[in-house]
Amino acid sequence: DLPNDTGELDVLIVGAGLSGIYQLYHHRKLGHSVRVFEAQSDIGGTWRNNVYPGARVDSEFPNYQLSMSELWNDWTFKERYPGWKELQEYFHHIDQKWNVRKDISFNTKVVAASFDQEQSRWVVTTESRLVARPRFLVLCVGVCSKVYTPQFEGLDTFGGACYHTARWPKEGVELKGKRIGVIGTGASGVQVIQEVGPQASHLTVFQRTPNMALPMRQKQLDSKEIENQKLIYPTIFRRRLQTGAGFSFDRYPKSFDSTSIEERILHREDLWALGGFHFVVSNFKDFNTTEHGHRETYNFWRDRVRKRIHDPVLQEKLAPPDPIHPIGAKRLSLEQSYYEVFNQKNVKLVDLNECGISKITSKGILTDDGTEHDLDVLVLATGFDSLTGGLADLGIQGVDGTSLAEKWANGVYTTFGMTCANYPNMFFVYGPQAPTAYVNGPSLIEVQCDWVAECIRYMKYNDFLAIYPTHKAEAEWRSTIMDLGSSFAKTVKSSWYFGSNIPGVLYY
Ligand code: NA7
Repeated sequence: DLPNDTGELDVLIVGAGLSGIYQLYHHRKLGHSVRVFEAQSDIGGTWRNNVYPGARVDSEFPNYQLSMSELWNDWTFKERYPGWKELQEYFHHIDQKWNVRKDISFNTKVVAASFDQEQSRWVVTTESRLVARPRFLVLCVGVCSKVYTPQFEGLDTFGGACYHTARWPKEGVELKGKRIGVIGTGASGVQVIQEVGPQASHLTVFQRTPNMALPMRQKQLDSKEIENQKLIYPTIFRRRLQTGAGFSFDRYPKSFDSTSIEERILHREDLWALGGFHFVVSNFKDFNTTEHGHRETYNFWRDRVRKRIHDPVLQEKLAPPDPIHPIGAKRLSLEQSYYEVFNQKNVKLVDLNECGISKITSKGILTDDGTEHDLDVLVLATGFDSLTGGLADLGIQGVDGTSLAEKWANGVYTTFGMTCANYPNMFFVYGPQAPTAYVNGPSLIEVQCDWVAECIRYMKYNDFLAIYPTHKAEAEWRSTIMDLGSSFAKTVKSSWYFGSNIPGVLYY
């Protein structure tokens, strides 16, 4: 599996999703000896794991792809927001072009790594006892590689089928006519609920926090139109590197306060009609930093959504009178028919704030009011120990003997969200303290992977042995992040991007 008996490599990449594959592309071009270790059995990362009904990307076409023309000149997506099957096909297309599989060891899970200071090499061990000795270690495990399952009492006693959305069986699950329960109404929950609602004999949704889901306005793409649009792809892909969120569209240049009520109304209508993340990304530049800007935006969303829900009680629960948290503190999600599903007679919403989950029984879910909700299939759409979880799980030790989990136990310290003091020659992409919030994945991946590859090229070219940030640099980066966050003080406290979804985790 490794190019030589010593396991020595220039670069070891962990993870064969989009970032790992793009990092591999760079090192091959630079002539480095490089290998990818992937814990799963195929390429695709998040799109290999998240194959639950309705799973699709929330970045609108053509933003969610790599920018090299050799990849897009004979490839066209079929939907404005492609689903997991099409995204898997896209990965196979990349493999056909670049033959990436030959440099990837599948079913190869990294369980430990430490830095040999004498040799200036990482010693990386896998579950199957393979040992690699790369000079540089690049972690491309993604933002959502560690699944989060809350410790519900009795979960293992459930007699029906139970799946976490990110561990959905590849062969699918028969859902037609079944009594289905979904816990969680984040991005995954919204997608799965709107997909299974029409198939289930009965659907019970267990909601803790209502989702501020935005209309996706999905559509099929016209392949002829796309071919014409390809003329400006280079411009689109350059543009997405110049915008705040890595999309080809950006913030409205005016501030909320400097705009007339008429302009505000008309601009919001335009964004709403465009659909997707336009409503947030292209909103007034200060819409979520001023109290009244935030409020006006929320009220607009609330009133639009309520019109789609028949039952006044459900209107209150799905689109409450007041915002529960600042817009964007949790990962925003897109929906197609989410709110209509709750008008179906066979769909019930359980508000966990009024009546919590007491335990899981062999028959279903027992709530605090003594009701047993009978289920055939239980779907856990409960998310991930995101950002730091997947990195901390790799068993990597710094030169002072502390693990990443220990290092970050009382707050995250990195530089640029890509490197750490005491971890020489180690880089990570799509990690904490990087611009991971609301960002279009491939844009961030290209920016970070380009930087990492250039840094490694420079190190090798100059025969430098090791690169790592100082503790002072980490403290400065942390304070930069905190200062940026201070204008969103409430956001930071309730933010998914700062670990608020995992009990006891403190990232900020
Ligand atoms: P999220 O956005 O973390 O959503 C998880 C959901 O599960 C959310 O509604 C949580 O409610 C809910 N949850 C978590 N724990 C519990 C317990 N103990 N009881 C009831 N409900 C619970 O994960 P997703 O997979 O939906 O989205 C991940 C996406 O974000 C992914 O696509 C990436 O692009 C980024 P809460 O809101 O915490 O009250």
